[in-house]
Amino acid sequence: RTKLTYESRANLAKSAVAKRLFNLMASKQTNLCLAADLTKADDILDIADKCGPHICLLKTHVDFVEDFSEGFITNLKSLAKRHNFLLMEDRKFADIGNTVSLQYGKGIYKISSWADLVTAHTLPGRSVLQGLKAALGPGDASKERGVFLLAEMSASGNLIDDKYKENSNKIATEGADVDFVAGVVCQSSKTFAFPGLLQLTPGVKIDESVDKLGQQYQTPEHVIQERGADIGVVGRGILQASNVEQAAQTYRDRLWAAYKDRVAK
Ligand code: UP6
Repeated sequence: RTKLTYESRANLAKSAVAKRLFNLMASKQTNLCLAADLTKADDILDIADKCGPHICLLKTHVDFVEDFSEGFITNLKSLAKRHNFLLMEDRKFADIGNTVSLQYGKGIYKISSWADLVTAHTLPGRSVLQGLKAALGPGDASKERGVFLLAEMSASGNLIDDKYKENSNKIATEGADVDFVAGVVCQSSKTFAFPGLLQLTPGVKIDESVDKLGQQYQTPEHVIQERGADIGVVGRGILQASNVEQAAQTYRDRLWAAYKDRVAK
């Protein structure tokens, strides 16, 4: 899987959003996802505008935005269009089908109305996918939207074991809802083999290996070449830089060069 180009894998993707993302990455030449973990809407919009030209995906946690509004989403969507990146709400859904359906479609955030992609834990089993699909209108379930399933976490001491990973892989690759699965959030290419899925790997930073709260970091080269990531997620590595635009450019260049090396070998 890791030797194939993003273009060739677009043809193998069962999810329409995954296909779109593979093609976007190839044409824009970026495999960088920015984790826009800021608490003010304007700060997120500002960083999205600055880093937009360098990213394929912008990842949000809208539940800690202090001044969330519909206007924020309208502006975020127009930046995504202008700079050509997709939006992912990292909601990490983990409840019964009926509840995740409500959390995805309703409430203040109405996530399904704007996020191209969301993340979900596989803990509840397949019903998490069925629940999320149920929040979407008939017909558009698998076309416009997609899910990344968590099969591993970067937090030290997390409880995910090999059996859980194996079963998460089955949920991502077998059954009636595979057209809704765009990829897997994990730390290693050993977690799954199907080349039509994208591997999203958080915990990327150039100069530090841990934070104070259990986060474990690897370098851009390591996650792409040793861990098999297709998209590297960078939050504080960019957010805390004195020049965020330049930092985004550096991460973009290093992640992309690592990918080009990987497919050339
Ligand atoms: N994230 C992880 N590890 C996981 C899953 N998700 O770090 O296993 C998310 C976090 C955060 C981002 O919720 O938004 O990726 C990492 O941010 P950082 O680069 O600032 O550590």
